[in-house]
Amino acid sequence: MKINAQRLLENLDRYAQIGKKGRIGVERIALSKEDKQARDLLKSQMIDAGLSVHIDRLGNMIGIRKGKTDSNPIAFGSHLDTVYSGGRYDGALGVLAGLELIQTLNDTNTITDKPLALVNFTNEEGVRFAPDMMGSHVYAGMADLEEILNAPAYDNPNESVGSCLHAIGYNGDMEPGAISFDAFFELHIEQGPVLELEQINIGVVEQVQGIYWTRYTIKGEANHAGTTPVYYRKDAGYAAAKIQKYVGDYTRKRNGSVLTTVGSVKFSPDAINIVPELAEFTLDVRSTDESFLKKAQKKIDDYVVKVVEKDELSFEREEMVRFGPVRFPFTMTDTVQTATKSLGLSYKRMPSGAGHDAQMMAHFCPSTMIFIPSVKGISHNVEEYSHDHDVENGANVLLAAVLGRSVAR
Ligand code: HGY
Ligand code: MN
Ligand code: MN
Repeated sequence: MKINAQRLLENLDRYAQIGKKGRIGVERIALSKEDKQARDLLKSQMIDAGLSVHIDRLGNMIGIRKGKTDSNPIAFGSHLDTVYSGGRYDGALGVLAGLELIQTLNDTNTITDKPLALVNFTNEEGVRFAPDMMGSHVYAGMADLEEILNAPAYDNPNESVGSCLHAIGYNGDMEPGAISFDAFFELHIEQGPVLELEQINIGVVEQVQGIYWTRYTIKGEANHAGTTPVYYRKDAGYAAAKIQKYVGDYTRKRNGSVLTTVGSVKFSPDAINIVPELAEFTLDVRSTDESFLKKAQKKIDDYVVKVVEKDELSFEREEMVRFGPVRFPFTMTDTVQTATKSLGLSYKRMPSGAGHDAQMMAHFCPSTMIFIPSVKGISHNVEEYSHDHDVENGANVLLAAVLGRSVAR
């Protein structure tokens, strides 16, 4: 049994028009009006495909397809939200390939032993509200829902997750986690260069890096850029620059075994002729080894203290995310490997550098991921692209893996 590639590619293109950015990019920020538009389309397509649609209090969308038994459903899906200036495949591929899987079973009147669940998780990207992988994190019971609903937007403290969910009409009534899953599969683009460079069709994902997100606010003193001698300055911008250099050097001195990134920097009052009073910046630390994560975080925190004390400044530090690395069970990765081999496709067992909903679902049920190649390894960029044949391969592996799981033991 194979999926209808044309229908899937057309659907991917349909969703890519919602928040279209540039030639092939998409900007569909979680809980925005574009996110609502995509959710409304998915809900209508779930209903057309005969699914019973459940929306939980965090807006996670779950479409259930009945099976011959009423055991726990095999779940598959991903997220429809994107980053700023993002791509059309990151997240949407997993949700729409899941929908295509169901449409293919409908076309052939196939009823699986176990029920199936198609999932769209809320706010996977975390670019406006922390933490990332928010919907799956709460669904897996790893965070307090009320606290998450009160989380403010980075750019507007008057907007919260709860108020924005309400505004788009996706504050459902089901408790997150109320529907248990037999297993969870996530099809996703690799977002890196490995599969393309090695000319391999499929990535069998064995583990996902841990992620630590921290926000620092260095506090100095605004002063005149022309009249204030350097020894008299309390320059938050200069301190932040020294820390940024340390962070960049840290990962390069360890040839990327731990990745440290300053992705966002904001000065205030942010004017050409004023010594910055405040410098707010974020730190993203990643590694498949939790001891590397912890060591990097400690070294960078110690350096921040050293710089702040030397420059007679002060600072605040906010821990936004502390997600440990996860390893997927062999029962799941072997199911993907068997499915890939049954289709005559090449594969590589590999880790994921990016965080994913499957990383959270791994705490809820046996989970794993399937990667397809990203052209030039580009992602979180409007030029993100994957070839049609790779999209088709990935969706067929997802179908074969889910069918493989549904008859397993
Ligand atoms: O940050 C990540 O790795 C994911 O794209 N949210
Ligand atoms: Mn993603
Ligand atoms: Mn992403």
